[in-house]
Amino acid sequence: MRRMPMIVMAVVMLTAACSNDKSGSSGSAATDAKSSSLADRAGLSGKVNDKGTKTVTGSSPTISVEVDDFYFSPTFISAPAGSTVTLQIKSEGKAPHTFTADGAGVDEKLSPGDSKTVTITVPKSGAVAFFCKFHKSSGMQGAVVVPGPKGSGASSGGSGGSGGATTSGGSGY
Ligand SMILES: [Cu+2]
Repeated sequence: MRRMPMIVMAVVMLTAACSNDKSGSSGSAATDAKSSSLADRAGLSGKVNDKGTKTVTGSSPTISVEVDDFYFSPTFISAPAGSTVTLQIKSEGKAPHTFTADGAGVDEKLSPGDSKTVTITVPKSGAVAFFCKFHKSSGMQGAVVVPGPKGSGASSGGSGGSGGATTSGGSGY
């Protein structure tokens, strides 16, 4: 029943992607079919609000992650096995959220407007899942994943859209 709004949203985002405004408060990419397998590989269960995948390289990459109502963007971060990823997380939503990664001992609470920096050490294989304690069941989860052998998960979903397309089903959560 939530499928319809998602489809509408995807269309809106495809259109918005042309403006490619990285500073937009709700950058996102159209739902990427590859990411559903990423969710599987990351061991995520239940709903995942997928705002795309970004790939980082190097032994200690840094990436910005937007925390919003009710998703992480990018949702999946493809990072080299064994690297230490620094995530600069910023809460741009109106609700309080957490950035919680049980596998990495990370549990940060974010009030609206908060910025925090967390580091996650990427395992040799597999993934480190993260989620918001308050909204996990609403699909607010994601993961840092090791690139797959087929190069899946290397899609860069972070071209960013313009703001305003984030209110699908605002009352549905
Ligand atoms: Cu949340």
